[in-house]
Amino acid sequence: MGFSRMSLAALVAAFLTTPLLTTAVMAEDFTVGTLKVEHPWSRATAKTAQTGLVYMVIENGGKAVDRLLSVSSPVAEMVMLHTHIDNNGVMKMQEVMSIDIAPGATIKLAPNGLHVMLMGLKAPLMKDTKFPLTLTFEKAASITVQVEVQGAGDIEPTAGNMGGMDNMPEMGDHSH
Ligand SMILES: [Cu+2]
Repeated sequence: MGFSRMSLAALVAAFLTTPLLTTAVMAEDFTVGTLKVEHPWSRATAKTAQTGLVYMVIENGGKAVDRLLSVSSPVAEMVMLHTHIDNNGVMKMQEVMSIDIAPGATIKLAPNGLHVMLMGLKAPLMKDTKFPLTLTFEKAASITVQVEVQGAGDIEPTAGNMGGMDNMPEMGDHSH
């Protein structure tokens, strides 16, 4: 008989379920001064990929505008702030020098919009791992957050998602 279909399926299910639950438990928000950085996340990259993307939500609970000036991480040679612009129907990335966060504002870094661009990745980003990312603001101090690496095809953070089979790894290097 050997390996039955059933036992293989059970094995695969166990393998897929465990990291999802771990991720849900460890989903983190980070606070610096009046700013809150919510579930920073990234996507797994192909072995040969040179670039990676990081998304997050930044909330300013204070009374003054603050500004995200720069980002750095030990996983990449260079880190930039990017946005997407619609150039006659073609989405193109463009560097932004800083991101203003007005009092009471919620800034979303998300696919097809603002994002942190990791350039010159030193190693592929592996699903269900974390890596540090340091955000430097004009007024608030710098803060180092832990970025959760999700599946390559994910389009939103899975923080708080209690499971499901919706983040199976996908092949290929997603463009953005
Ligand atoms: Cu970019």
